[in-house]
Amino acid sequence: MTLLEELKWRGLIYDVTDDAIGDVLENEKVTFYVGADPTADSLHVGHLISYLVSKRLQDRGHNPILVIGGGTGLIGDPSGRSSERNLLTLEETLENAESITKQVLNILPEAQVVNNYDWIKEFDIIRFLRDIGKHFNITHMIAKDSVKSRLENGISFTEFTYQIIQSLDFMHLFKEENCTMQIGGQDQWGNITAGLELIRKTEGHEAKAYGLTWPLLTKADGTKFGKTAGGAIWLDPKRTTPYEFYQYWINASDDDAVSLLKKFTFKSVEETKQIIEEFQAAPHRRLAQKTIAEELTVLVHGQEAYDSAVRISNALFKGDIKSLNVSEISEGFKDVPSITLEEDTPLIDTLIAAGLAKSRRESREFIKNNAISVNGDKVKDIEFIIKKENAIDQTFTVLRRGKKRYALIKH
Ligand code: 545
Repeated sequence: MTLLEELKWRGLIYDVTDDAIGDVLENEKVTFYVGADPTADSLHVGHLISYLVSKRLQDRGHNPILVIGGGTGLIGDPSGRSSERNLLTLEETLENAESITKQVLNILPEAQVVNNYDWIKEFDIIRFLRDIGKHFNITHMIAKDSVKSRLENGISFTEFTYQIIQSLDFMHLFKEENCTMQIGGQDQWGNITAGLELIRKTEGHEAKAYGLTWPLLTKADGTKFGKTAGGAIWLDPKRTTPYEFYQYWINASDDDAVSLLKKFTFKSVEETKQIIEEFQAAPHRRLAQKTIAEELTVLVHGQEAYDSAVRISNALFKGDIKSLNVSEISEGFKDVPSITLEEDTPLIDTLIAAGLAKSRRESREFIKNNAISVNGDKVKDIEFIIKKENAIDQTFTVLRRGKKRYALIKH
């Protein structure tokens, strides 16, 4: 299988600008680039594809340049958006650029990372309009999806100009780094082809450059990829803990699992086919989801964070709370109702305070019926007292009612 065939098999090709790309990727060592605008201080899982596709090309000997759009981020890409963006300040943009640079280097430690603010900020307006602007035909610019879809409701000159700035990047990297290919999501097609045209016009027809896009990620049930009720799944562990990140993939639906496995993991085609076969024979074992969750959690957060996420999951499932340390407890119980106790308190009252029982009578019923456990141990004693000295590391007590209802007590 050639690299392009493999990318197609994985569902990672939406379009290519040239039929020669298959051969070029087979026979040449290509310097390529992908860009991301620092519109936030963290990437989320939707942006991972850029770096996973880059890694696939890198693993086959090609050379990635990761562009962080400190300059373009100040302008705002209209692609795929139905309304004008709010401008970020220079300070915000460059701060975001710094944290995103760290994230992409964590995924692709060997890649060259550049910030396009470094060359865009040098442009003066006369040179821009004379040397660059002359190559852009307004009729073509208006015909791009990103602009066409916005004409009726209005688009600022600023966002309208975005495709020229991204084209400038491609031309710059073509000239300075011999970068001959730009890759991106399907929404980037217009910007990528605008760049190719600028390269042809400024460098001549012999100049060979290429573009490749992948399809936007969708889910079988039509809901948005990379989002849960709680919001986006971020790569920043302070926003989305490694445990939540791991859970997101573990909880992928069976209908999405095969497509995600092909796109998001680095098992060989052969191995992937085998996993798919085993998964389809016994979907309830969730082999596909587990494979994705393991690879991605290790890639983004490291082996230790992955081990810890698995430990938390198992402990929550089995109620085996004592196997967790304090930081694992706060991670695993982040979204569970919690209260703080200032002094030793009878279990009966604590259950009410924590929302696990409505009255002392109900508390007693639950305890008598064997439904209550404290730090993983069943409690049958109605007089039981919750004490700081018995808490895990003197910090947390975990209450459980039945199989699923948890509450966290902080001391
Ligand atoms: C800038 C300068 C270039 C080349 C590309 C760019 C960025 C590009 C763009 N890309 C998107 C993006 O999202 C915000 C990231 C959050 C921190 O806007 N003009 O930056 C997305 N991109 C990944 C995929 C995409 C695209 O990062 O290409 O299609 C999403 O899947 O929307 O010279």
